[in-house]
Amino acid sequence: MMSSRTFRKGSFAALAMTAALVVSGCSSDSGSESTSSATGGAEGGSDANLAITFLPKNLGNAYFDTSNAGGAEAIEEFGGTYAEVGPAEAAPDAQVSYINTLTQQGVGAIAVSANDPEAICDALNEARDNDVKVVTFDSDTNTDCRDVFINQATSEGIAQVQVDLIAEQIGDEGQIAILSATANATNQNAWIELMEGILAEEHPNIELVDVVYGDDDDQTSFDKTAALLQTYPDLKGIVSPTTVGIAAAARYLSTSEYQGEVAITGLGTPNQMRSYIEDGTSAGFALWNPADLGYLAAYASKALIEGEITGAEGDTFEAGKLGEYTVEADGVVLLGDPYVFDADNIGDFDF
Ligand code: RAM
Repeated sequence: MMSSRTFRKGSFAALAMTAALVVSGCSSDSGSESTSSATGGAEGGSDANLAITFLPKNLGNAYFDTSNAGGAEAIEEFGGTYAEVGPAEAAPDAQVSYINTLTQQGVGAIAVSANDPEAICDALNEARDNDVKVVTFDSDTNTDCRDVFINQATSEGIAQVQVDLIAEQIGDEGQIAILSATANATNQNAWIELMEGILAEEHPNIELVDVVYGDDDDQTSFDKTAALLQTYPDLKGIVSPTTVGIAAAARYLSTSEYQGEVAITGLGTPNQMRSYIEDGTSAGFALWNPADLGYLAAYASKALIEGEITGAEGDTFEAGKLGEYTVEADGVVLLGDPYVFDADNIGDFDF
């Protein structure tokens, strides 16, 4: 169904030269609700209910296409059934109806990236009462609404790398703004809070003038970029901690008078950012491997379904090619470290 050669835990850079992710067969249509499924070829060898459904923040986001393709790859490996459902827009409670349907269908696990830490909690806990395991990945809920959270990297690490990048790109002084995803997103809000603290502590000459929200929608993010540049004529840089936002902002900057004058960094996918690195619009950005994130979420789902782990601290499980992982405090499983992409290495990546 697909092939991938990705990055092992803790050694993202080491395998950079061989990184090639071919994502196929698992994407969804953009714009509206959709379902796609693929059944694994191998037999699971147990009567466990290995029907695992991925529920991204919204459909039509290349980041989730890649993470969910990683999930599908894992599920195929262990002989489960993969599906993906999701809303068109990343609204706080847009995922509730999908969770309710999956509960009625009696899936084995839901792997969800939450649009809101609270809004989907009741639905998730009802699912859990009905023997559905709940794995959050990418963006968490409150800890009492899920069994484990697959965290892409520590929030501190993700905040630090973005502050380091913008400070370097603007010469450590001047006005910057943040173009985020949705106002309720658990992950972006955690990173922004930490970035504000690091800026205040380590970069007294950088002024964060605004935080705006593009809702993980390309056009809204594009328009918010234009508005920022108009409102703050002295702006020196934009940090966008979302793959949708950074690509839209870079696209705007790339054909504007601000190209090369106003820095753009944050979190992006190499394929969406490649042309903006090559034309000098962006000097560099960060991310982790989304395919590995989905792959790990799928194996954690399997371990929960089969009763190998409960989500308690110290639980361990095998995650295929990624090796063994341990559940940390609060049911968190850590994938690895963020990685910086720039003109020197972007040609080595294809996702
Ligand atoms: C977007 C989403 C996702 C986030 C990435 C960096 O694709 O908001 O949740 O982790 O950006």
